Amino acid sequence: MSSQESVDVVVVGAGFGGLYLAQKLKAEGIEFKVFEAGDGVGGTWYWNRYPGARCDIESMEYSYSFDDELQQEWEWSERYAGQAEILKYANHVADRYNLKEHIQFSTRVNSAIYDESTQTWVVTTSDNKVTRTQHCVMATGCLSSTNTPDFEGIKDFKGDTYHTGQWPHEGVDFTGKNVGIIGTGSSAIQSIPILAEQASHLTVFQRTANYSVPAHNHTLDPEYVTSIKDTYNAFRAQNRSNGFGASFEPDGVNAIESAKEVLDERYSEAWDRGGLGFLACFSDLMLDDEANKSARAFMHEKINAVVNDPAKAKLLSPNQTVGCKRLCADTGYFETYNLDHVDLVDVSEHPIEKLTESGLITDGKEYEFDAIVFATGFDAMTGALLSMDIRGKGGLTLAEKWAEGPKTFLGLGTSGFPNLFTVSGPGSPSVLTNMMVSIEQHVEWITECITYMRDKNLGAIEATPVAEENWVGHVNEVADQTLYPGCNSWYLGANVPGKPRVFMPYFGFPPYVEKCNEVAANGYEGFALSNQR
Ligand code: NA7
Repeated sequence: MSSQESVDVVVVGAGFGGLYLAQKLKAEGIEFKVFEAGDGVGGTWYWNRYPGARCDIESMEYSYSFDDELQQEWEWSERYAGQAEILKYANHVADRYNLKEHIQFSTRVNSAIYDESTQTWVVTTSDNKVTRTQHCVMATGCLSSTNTPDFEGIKDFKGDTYHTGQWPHEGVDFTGKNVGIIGTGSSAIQSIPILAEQASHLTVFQRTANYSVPAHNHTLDPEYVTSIKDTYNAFRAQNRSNGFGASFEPDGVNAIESAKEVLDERYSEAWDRGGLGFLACFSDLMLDDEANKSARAFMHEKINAVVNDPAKAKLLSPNQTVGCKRLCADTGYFETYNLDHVDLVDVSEHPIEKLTESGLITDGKEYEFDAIVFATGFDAMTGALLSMDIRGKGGLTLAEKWAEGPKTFLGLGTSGFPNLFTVSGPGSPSVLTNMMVSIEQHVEWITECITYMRDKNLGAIEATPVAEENWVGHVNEVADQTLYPGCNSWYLGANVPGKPRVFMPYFGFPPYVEKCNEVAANGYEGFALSNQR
């Protein structure tokens, strides 16, 4: 080890969480350093450059609200911003607040080891340097650790392979290529229509069909933009008061109490409006299976109306609860299956057996490809954290602590790991909300906590085991009142073989914020605070 630097706070990740932390810490005059594995800012939007990558939350909402000048000056061009525009925005923010000078790019954090005697973390990075810090904030993202199934023969395939979450920066031209894509989650649903435009032949391998609502993406009308900007702060406050931290919110009408005409009218309206607001059609949609069944029936009708081949339409019609795997928003997804050169292969009964030199085998049949795209998702919420060697008090690793699933208090801290914070960690609303809203709330809470500790000369803050146990129980209790835990989703870790099956996000943004505020107002109740040694 050649040198050792000391700062008050190390931030891991320069996505939207890390960037806002940098802005806040800088404004507070706290000494900090950000480590980022990529060679640029943007996190999710830096890595996920696959064709068609687009946010499923509207751009006027999926942006920072902390500075009115920033939100007034930035111009979004589309209802749902594409990856390139969001990345441009992340760079704009980083440049506007001169944050890049605090970020060390192309540097991974390999380990973070807590030194109890000095109440500091010893952070070792991929450049073989050591940084000592009082606080370590993991802004490592919920969907940043890619999941590529361990297919037999994966190295034998002679063609090109790509993962949607690690897409080449220079882009890929599939023109004239025979392409296979594995997966039908959000990334696949967004990329398949574009891959089909380029490829001479596209074969989609589907394990579980997914629900998708048309995005009806369009160029933003300047009058609409002005109307939002005129009352932007009230608009943001409204989003924050809604369960998903976004502009859509159920209005108290239940599907189970509604006549068929009302169901049809509301679902049709939501379908025509497009996007994830579909989940707010009825208040009981994610709470009552009977209610959800009506949404399922509506979606099936829509798929049948679009997909010409009845066999394909049947395969594309999901069986599970609408919304319990994240709902997708698409542009021409189901329509793509009407193209003659697009095939759909069901691998639910006969998993992909192996990859070969020229393609892959399922159900005893070999499919040959020039390129295979893995749209196989992420080791969500815990993957990035557990990929680092994080050791807390007594040398306990985070992987050991979370062997049966993540345990946190408020998704902000975990007992045994003092002064370690997670931005939108497991146990917080995170992926069940507009991430920007959740990120801002977490960053503000964490920065206030660090400032409080500085002002009171405190050495360490640590979630108590009791508060943590109660919180984990509460997260599960709330989830069990909903339909979310009912299918094999990445919310549960069910997509990664061997991962403990635990529902990770907290359902309901406003009550969560209330709890966080109460904890802070009561002198960080549920956390143990220690004086400096
Ligand atoms: P997802 O939503 O996790 O989708 C991954 C897809 O890959 C899904 O259809 C999986 O099927 C499929 N998959 C994973 N492993 C396999 C194997 N071994 N064989 C066949 N198919 C497999 O990830 P995305 O990147 O699309 O989206 C993640 C989030 O990003 C999304 O929810 C938005 O929030 C943005 P499965 O459903 O597990 O049967």
